[in-house]
Amino acid sequence: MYPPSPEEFVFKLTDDAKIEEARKILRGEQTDKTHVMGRIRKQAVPYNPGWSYHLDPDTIQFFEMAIEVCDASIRYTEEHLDEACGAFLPGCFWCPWGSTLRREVNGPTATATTSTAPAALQTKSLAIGWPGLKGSTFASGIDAVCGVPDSATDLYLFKGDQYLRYHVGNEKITSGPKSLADGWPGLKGTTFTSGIDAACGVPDNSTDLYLFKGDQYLRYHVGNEKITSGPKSLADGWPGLKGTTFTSGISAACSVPSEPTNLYLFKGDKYLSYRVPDEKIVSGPKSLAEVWGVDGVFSGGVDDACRVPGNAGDLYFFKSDQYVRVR
Ligand SMILES: [Ca+2]
Repeated sequence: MYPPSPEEFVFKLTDDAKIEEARKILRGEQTDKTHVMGRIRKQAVPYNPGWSYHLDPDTIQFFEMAIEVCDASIRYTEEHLDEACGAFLPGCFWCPWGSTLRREVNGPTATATTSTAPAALQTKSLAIGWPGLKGSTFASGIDAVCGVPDSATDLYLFKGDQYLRYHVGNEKITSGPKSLADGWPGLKGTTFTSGIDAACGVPDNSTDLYLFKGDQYLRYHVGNEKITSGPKSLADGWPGLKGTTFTSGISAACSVPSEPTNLYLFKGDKYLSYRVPDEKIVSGPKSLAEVWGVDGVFSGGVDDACRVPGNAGDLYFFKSDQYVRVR
């Protein structure tokens, strides 16, 4: 960024290693090479609104020091675009010294943005990002997802009256698809066997899950295959939700990274953070798109969300046949 005019410039990364490097910079793990450079193309692109040029994704690099002749602010470059690639910015090479990575931007076109420029979240299809689901109906979308209690690698995915267990590192289904009625015998006699809306772990507990369906929820002990509480109405069991539309049902739920007592609950394009022991909303309802910068199919809401197995801070969002990883 070039104070006092902190302009934002969005660039696109297509190379996995570069995307990872950008994420390291955003996480503060890479502190030397943090500026963005590359060759400019004198052409506007939809992912970089407001500017009539963009960075060629294949030429983008992160740098610590560069020669002065390629340094220019975003706006100066815009205003002198006619002269660029000649005496000004020879070879179209642009290395804004003041650039800092701001955030990852999600988009159907993978992007990165910076305040002079940074990095984008990549929305991918389940069929590509979750190859183990190939050939199953789960690749076209899921209803709910949650971590398998006491597992650092596996997730439960739910769709209709079916579920499966997936090993994220190995990209393999480790069990199922099976019917909920068969695999979750404790649910027998409840409407939950026909499908659920959302699932998440119970805070500070390594065996139980919350399952949500319509305006009802229950708590299930996975090892014992028993309902430990419910089904009850959300209005009764989650008194902090009173007065919100969330009591009529939620679309997604997941635990909050770094806040072990809290859950994120999602409904439509809004979400909130709920502190379970206190039974109160600690933040929200807020717009999903505003906080996480998701767009496209995700801006209207998510089908479900879960923590990324083995990762302290990241979440997966699922929506129809797409997913995205956010922080
Ligand atoms: Ca859902």
